[in-house]
Amino acid sequence: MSLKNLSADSQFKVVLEAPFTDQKPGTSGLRKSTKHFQQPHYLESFVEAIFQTLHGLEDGVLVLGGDGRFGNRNGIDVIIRMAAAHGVRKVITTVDGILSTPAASHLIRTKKAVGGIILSASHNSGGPDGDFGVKVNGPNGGPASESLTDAIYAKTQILDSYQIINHDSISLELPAKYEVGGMIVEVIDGIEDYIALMQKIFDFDRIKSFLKDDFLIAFDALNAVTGPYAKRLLEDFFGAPTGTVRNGIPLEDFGGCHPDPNLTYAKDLADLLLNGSEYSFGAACDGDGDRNMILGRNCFVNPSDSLAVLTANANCVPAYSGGLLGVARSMPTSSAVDVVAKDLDISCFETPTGWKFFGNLLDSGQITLCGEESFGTGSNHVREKDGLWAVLFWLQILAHKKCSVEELMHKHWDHFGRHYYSRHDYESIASDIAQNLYETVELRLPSLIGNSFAGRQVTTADNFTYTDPVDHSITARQGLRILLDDGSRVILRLSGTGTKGATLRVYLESYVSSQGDLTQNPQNALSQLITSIDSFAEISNRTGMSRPTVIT
Ligand code: G16
Repeated sequence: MSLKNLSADSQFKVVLEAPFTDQKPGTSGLRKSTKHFQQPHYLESFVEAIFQTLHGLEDGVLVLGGDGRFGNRNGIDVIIRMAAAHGVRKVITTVDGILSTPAASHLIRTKKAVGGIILSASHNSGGPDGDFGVKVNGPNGGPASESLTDAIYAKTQILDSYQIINHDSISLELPAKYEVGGMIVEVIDGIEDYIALMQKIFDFDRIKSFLKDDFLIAFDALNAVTGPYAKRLLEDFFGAPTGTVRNGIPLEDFGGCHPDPNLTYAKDLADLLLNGSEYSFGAACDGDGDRNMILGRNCFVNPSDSLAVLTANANCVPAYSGGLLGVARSMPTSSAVDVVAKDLDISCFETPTGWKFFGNLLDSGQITLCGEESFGTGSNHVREKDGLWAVLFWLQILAHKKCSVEELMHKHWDHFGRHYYSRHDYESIASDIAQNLYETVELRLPSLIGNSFAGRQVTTADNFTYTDPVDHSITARQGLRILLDDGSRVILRLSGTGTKGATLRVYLESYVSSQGDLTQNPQNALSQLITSIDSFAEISNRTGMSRPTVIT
């Protein structure tokens, strides 16, 4: 690849009138409306704070890409110009700037980068009227730790200027190498390395021959980043019919879709699988490709169950056939995987919400698989959750067992019992109302202990605190828990990824052993818990909403 030398213009310092005081990263990076990000110097301020904080940046390698949403291309230009001004040795970016979050994690690790910047607001909608975001990853390929994001935020509070160079924008049409202000910019195909990684983990031939046996699949990329990856994997490698990948071209506004793979926002796919009989398997991924939803004919797999099933059947996958080191789940995720871990005699860790909390456990070799109720599953192959990896994992299990998704789920519950589970989201609540509701519930929690709730006894009622088993750091106030004597749980959290008002999440879980009724509708199985938490937390009263906006 020849080096194209574009004329470098001068470096200069832009002085800010005042620091931006609202750049506190949430559960995963900084997310705001696109319009908010379009304020002059807003993106630059956050990037400057990253550059002043990320260790080893000067003379290091930085991975850069995004999910293709509106603002992606401009963001890449700005960050390249700022990286050159900060003495970065090399920026690795991708054709069209398209790079899924798990693929970015893999590149950071294999290219020995000091970190990465992923331009994405994940599952939030995109376009001029949607959201934009900046995710920051560290050298292990995972989301920046709490201490790093705290340090970045602290920098933004006092920032008075940023450094940038003048430079024409480089072409991202094809793989190429450029020199920009003395820095190398390498544009690579963002898909090849990721596919090669998947080939090391899974038995592609076996999946391919299974799909030939009349096992029709549908994948919905929701006009977001996974389209090109999924086409290459499912249609080119596995020979699935053209059109298997729906909405497969990344669009700046996701074609008006909300790229969140759940029953509400991926309704077209859900209808195909739950109401039709043509397809045997369906899956969807989110904006930046780290989330996944799995469906079988007539069967929705809730993400907590998905983690449990992957754990129980990991021996079907070549990379995990030697056994698992351990597993982890976020606190609001159901305990379905705990039961499997016990059966396999491996450790099971409970972490706060946020993939960053799995980093130390993965890096220290204590876990192989991890997952969250928020449609995220992953393993130690990267340090992010990985939507397409989960899809291949499911296909590999089905190819091995030669059964349907529904049969696999029923066999699983027959063996381990069933954790009925649901998450009720109340979106766009006025922030003060949500905050007040949450604080009131927290104050009332102690009065519950030892008393009855939803016909059970309350054993624990608190705000979850996590002590990291590796570095012993303590993270407090991670969600209100009501734990009941039969293993049922109700959890309340305020989302850290929304951009409009506040979103209250209510997580509901109730366990039925393998001897019990395993075929109930989850909303019915959880109805007592639903009614009790609504009255205890005064959810409908305070929010004025008679039902959640999204139920998963
Ligand atoms: C992010 C984090 C996940 C977390 C999710 C939900 O996902 O990476 O670990 O579970 O947010 O967060 P919340 O409940 O606070 O909205 P993503 O896919 O948005 O990056």
